[in-house]
Amino acid sequence: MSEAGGRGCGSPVPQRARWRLVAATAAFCLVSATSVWTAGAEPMSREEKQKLGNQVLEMFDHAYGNYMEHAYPADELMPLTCRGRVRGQEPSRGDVDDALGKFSLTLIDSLDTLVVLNKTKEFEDAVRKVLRDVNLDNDVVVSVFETNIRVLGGLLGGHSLAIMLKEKGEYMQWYNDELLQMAKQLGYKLLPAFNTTSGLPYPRINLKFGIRKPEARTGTETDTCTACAGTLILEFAALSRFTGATIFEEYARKALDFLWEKRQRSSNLVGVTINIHTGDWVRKDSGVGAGIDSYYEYLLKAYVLLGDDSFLERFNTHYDAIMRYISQPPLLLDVHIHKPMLNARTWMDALLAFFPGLQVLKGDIRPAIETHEMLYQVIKKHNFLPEAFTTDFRVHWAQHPLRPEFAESTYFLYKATGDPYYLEVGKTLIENLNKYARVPCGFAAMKDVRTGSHEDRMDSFFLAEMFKYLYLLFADKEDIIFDIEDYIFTTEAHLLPLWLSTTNQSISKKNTTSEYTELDDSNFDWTCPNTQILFPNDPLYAQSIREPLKNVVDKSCPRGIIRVEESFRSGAKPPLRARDFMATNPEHLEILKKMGVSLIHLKDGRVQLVQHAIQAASSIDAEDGLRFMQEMIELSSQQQKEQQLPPRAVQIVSHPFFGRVVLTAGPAQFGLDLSKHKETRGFVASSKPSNGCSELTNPEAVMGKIALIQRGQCMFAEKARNIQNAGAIGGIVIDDNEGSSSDTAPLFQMAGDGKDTDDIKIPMLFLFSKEGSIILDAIREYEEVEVLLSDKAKDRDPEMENEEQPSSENDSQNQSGEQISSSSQEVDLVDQESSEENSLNSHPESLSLADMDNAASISPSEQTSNPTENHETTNLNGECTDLDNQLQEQSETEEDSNPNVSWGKKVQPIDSILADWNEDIEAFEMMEKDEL
Ligand code: DMJ
Repeated sequence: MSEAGGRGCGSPVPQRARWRLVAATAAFCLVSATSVWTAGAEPMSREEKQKLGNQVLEMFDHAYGNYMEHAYPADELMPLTCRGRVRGQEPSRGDVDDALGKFSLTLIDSLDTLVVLNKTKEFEDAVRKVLRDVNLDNDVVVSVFETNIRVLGGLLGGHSLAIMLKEKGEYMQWYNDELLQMAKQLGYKLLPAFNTTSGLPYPRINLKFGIRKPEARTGTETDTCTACAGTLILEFAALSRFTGATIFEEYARKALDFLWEKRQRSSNLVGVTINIHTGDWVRKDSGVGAGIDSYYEYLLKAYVLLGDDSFLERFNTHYDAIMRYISQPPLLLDVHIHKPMLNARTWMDALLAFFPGLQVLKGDIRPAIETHEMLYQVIKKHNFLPEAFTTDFRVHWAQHPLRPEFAESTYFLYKATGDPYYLEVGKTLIENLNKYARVPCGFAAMKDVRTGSHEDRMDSFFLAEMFKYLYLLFADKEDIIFDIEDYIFTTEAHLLPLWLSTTNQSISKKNTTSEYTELDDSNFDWTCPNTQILFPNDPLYAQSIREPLKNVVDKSCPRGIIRVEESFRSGAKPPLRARDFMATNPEHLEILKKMGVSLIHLKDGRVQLVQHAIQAASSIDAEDGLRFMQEMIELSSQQQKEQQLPPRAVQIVSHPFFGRVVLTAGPAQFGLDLSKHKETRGFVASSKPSNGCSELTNPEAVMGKIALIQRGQCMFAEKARNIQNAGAIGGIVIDDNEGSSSDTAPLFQMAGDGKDTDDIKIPMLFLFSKEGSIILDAIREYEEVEVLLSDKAKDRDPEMENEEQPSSENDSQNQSGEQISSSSQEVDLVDQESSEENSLNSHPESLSLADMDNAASISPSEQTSNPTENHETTNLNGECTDLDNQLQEQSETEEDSNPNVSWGKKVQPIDSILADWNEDIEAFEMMEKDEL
């Protein structure tokens, strides 16, 4: 049994008494994974764990070293251009930039990670740098939430470990609470934000001028997110208890009290956004991800750190509501606070990946295992967790800023179960980071997980959290120089000592609005996880929960999930779901009528749905009708998205790029479909005329190559035909609007010319001007530039780097071996002026809101079809098959059997990758600078 268990959790006392003990000593209740299962996933040897731990250390050095070398004292590293991100000197990214206060954010956020990773010497240096260089009095408007969790939390975590080291007697002997003094200075700077009648803080503050002064440039906001107002108590209470200045804990408690008072009383849920003056909910949707996440986390952790029962009571009340309405295992879906049976979305965001970790702390392991398993399958499909994904696991928002939440949950699940499966999960995370996110100057956020393209961004939380959790996952107790179980992790993974619970306690009850009531025993059920209690003699417990979910993503069957969930909730016949609706089914029409929904046949053949709640048979039917209409609207927008083609990738594969430069490209509605076929690879050549609008005058130059054509003057399809006639094996159209970039403009697909485009056989992709100029510059510099056109960036194959470059002259076949036949078909120019593109967002609406009275219309083609039919079919056994997956499997099989496609099949040691990279790092950096 671990020490924490020995302190209370593992002792054979009734649960309530056990919690009392925990509350009194505030011992962190997680147990260590000291035992390793002997069944299920193969146990991992100590050597393998050490190897992976060392790999994490090497990766941290790569990220931190590059930040210190190329970015410090800037807030963050820009890993593609290898420089610091200084606010005001880069184009604004909106709210994301509010984390940057010109206070060397990444250094402060990394402080306690250095100690966890056993880099004590570096920690000592880093603390000296913070004390010497960091200024907290800058004229910058920052986010109160981000500054609290990253900077105040970073300083307090640094202070906590500095005093621990000092006490040990070797390092930090000179330290005299200087980090704490800085934390206090920062705490006072944040306090003016709380000057509202509600006690909820303003979302932003000027570090130098506060809120009110005219120079502050802030203070006019009326709303804040629930997490923004509810994620202060750990840092503020720690600051109060470390310093004796009670005001911080008081302010944070007051904000929490106000949120609690404002919870929706019948559902016990909170909304995403609240008015800081009136306390009205501005956004009434409710989930456990973005906007709310750490509010729940801090209620439970405040109980653990401060031992105050009222926080546990609040957490448990919310948790019951979450499990009742939001949790639809393995999914966690947002609902409306007033109508919690009504889903507010059909997609989930990546931030909710922290929730299984919190459920471990709560002691509710089963749903934690289920959700984590679902998330892992999404990761296996896309290499990373996309910022948002749908209930049938398609990408909703494709970026991934190297978020740590999933690693966090993996660590906590391993601690709770000891199941080596979670070590394998961690190993995959490490591999994916090195394979897809690592660049010569650090780790770059993914701009699009589908294409593998990067963003010039490495957020500070990557160092604060990701490496900490990954290192701890593989570390044994003796690998860490202090006892991690004496600390609690803040939401940014900063460490606060549990002994704070017994220090300066007098402030804890001052000025709070909620009344203390004696809690009944149910509040203490399962809140102290203990593997001995949770899984008595059952080493296969976690595996047995995962097993039924093994293929939940690959064989996604969302309707099945909803049916189970529905019947689970009511035991009655489930209401009609929009996705099941068929306008020709008399039974469905009857149900519509009961729900107050009428069908109107429009003159143009479309059908409109209108709901009048008053015409419903009962209030429950009216509610079902409302939900049905909302689902219809969601389905409509989903359908529109489904009709859109996902972005494609242009990857430069020749020396010195070797696949590292991946450009996000727009697809074409004609020509070779790269998602169904193997990629096309070839050298590039500029066409003459450059716009490709007439027969090419340089066919010998483009023959067997990928032709570069400038946008404009004629239809995309015409350009494609002209270069195909000249013998090109593919085409890249480059935007003629100078400065355009996929970073700032929405991608679109190139439309045909309104005629049959079956004659166009070659693949065509579109690049905005910035991305296109990278290729043009590369030609100027290296003459021979080879690219790969595909639906997704391919892994770099080291052998390609040594391979002799094939002669471009002879390469008249595309990668799939298909001979491209030239076509001599002539095509008329069609309406040059009438925009040659078809914006991804401009599909004709097949279902749209018709009036303010909850109306929607569906086109005739959809009247008899299931809207999800394009993506799934149900066989007679009720099993679901996902056509997308079938296609993917098919293309994977093709890749397997294709000797030309060898990328991604080999594992290369990191050292050798680094050595290779160093060779051409200069050229690469130069090109990457141009990209941005
Ligand atoms: C971190 O800054 C914190 O974990 C925060 O609570 C939300 N998520 C980011 C990282 O994704």
